[in-house]
Amino acid sequence: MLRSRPLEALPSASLIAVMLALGVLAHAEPLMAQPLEPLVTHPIEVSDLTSSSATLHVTTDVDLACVVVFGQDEGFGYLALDLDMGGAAHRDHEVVMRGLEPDTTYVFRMQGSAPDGTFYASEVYTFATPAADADQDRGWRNVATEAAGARVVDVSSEFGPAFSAEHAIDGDPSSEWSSRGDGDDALLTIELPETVAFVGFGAWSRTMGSSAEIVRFEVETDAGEVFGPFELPSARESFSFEARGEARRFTLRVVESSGGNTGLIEFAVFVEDGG
Ligand SMILES: [Ca+2]
Repeated sequence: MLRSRPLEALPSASLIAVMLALGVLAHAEPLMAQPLEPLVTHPIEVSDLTSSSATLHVTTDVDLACVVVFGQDEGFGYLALDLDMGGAAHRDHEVVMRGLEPDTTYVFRMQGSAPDGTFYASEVYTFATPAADADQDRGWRNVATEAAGARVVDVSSEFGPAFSAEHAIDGDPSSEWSSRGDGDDALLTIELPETVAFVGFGAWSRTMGSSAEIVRFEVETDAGEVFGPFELPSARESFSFEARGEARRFTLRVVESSGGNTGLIEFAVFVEDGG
């Protein structure tokens, strides 16, 4: 059986060499979180709340690269990034926590790093989501998902692999398709495994706060019909719209947006449940 030689038995010069090699001396100071609250120019509170999402808008008086950890208890388990895609430190922070359960209490902590290496963390705060909207339960089923065999056959552009078009049909509210600056020219075409009798469409726009948000869109099918324009009141959740026909391919086109890296968190094609 191998035994390592205890460090205390080493001559002191050797011990220092070992510690240097391990970086122990260089990082002798433990990383302590500084309180975030003194840097914040507004109270840390949820400004926009739906049954499935919550938005934090916080301004700090030093530059910070921020994340929010959240969950149903202080084990957290989920992480939301600042909407600024570059990830650089800045002062105006907007973070959307998505994929929440309706009528549920959540806790969150905002934390971030300043360019000088200082790590800041807030206290743990609480909010509760409202009950689900009645119109979320129309008895419709989304067939425009990868799990149901849907695939992307055309896209105007992708910001990068982390923002590929497949993210709009993966059923995951924490993943997004982002175009690379397509603004009102963004489009996405998906194809289902077979022609379906559809009853509606759903769309959940991405946003970067002041840009990247789809305000109106239309859907053209391979049957040559164009539906819409449909209006998206916000990017806080998915909105669904009644539209009936038969088709296999669906192209969502942006009609109006706030410009920039427009894209979708989710696109949906609904059929009657059981249909
Ligand atoms: Ca997604």
